[in-house]
Amino acid sequence: MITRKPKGNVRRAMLSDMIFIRAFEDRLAELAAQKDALPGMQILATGQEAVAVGVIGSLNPDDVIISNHRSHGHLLARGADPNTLMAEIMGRATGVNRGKSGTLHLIVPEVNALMTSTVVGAGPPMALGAAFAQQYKEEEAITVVFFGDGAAAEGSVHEAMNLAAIWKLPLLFVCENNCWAGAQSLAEHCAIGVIASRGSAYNMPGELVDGNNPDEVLETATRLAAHCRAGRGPALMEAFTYRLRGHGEHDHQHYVDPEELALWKGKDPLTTYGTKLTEEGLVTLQDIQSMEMEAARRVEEAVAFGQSSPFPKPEEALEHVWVNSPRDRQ
Ligand SMILES: Cc1ncc(C[n+]2csc(CCOP(=O)(O)OP(=O)(O)O)c2C)c(N)n1
Ligand SMILES: [Mg+2]
Repeated sequence: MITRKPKGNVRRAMLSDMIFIRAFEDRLAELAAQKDALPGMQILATGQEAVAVGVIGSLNPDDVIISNHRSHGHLLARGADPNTLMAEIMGRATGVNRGKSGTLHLIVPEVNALMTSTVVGAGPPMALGAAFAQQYKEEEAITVVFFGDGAAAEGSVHEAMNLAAIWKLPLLFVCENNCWAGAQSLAEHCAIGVIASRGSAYNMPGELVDGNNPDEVLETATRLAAHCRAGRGPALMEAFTYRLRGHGEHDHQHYVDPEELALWKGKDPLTTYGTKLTEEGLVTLQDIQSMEMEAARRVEEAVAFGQSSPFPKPEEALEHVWVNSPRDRQ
């Protein structure tokens, strides 16, 4: 329940960020459909943008984020440079990880994005380590880890929740429940209806939010982040949303009920939030058009940057892989 509405400029910024994330990922979808334009799988978070902007909006610059395979929105909302992110997704040497990570294992130190991983359930134990370091060094910062409804069933996630609660770590678990884990529906892979209710099993707050409503995500994430920051231990937030595209761009959703998909397309957070802010007089239709035009321009700049960048040289393959490796010291 929203108790306090965020300020107008914050809400306009969330809308603008959602529009930008969607434009960035729509362009990736186009490129993925072209032969040889992008290497590897493309996994997009279309429809889930409100979770990214709401959670990231609750954080301070020092906070650490860890994400999974569906990470572009989290990283862009956090302020990752679209040019070097796009170049990385294209596998280019100018990419944020010099073309060695690709889209699925990104690290963006400039914005404290410690890692993203496509190993389902890998993020929470890593986040545990980051939060332990923050507590040990008596920092004010917290760690936020994004994971899916499918990942919520992994043993590693339960172990991380248990230890985080025992040690009272400053760790916010964000379960982005998009109703699918690959081609398995929520009902097929999850024994309970509300994943947030697992918080009580680990003696931490567990709250369910409408993941298509950025205001609600921001308000709850801010409150739970404050709980973590105050030394009261971890918290769990479940953001209920929907994956509007296939698991990856190779997946044409043949197993999805068209009526269910149409229902959720009607709840597309970009449209609903744009309409809401327009009705409240915070933005005009022209403002939204300008945001869309600026997003398209910025995305094309990123694509041009990536496409004009070289691929890494084969002889550089082992550089920047290990810290202090004997090879680097030579
Ligand atoms: C340990 C592990 N098991 C299985 C996979 C294959 N896999 C990749 S994504 C995915 C579904 C994950 O679902 P969820 O956690 O809900 O995230 P979503 O894809 O819906 O964002 C699976 C099973 C994997 N990458 N790693
Ligand atoms: Mg899922």
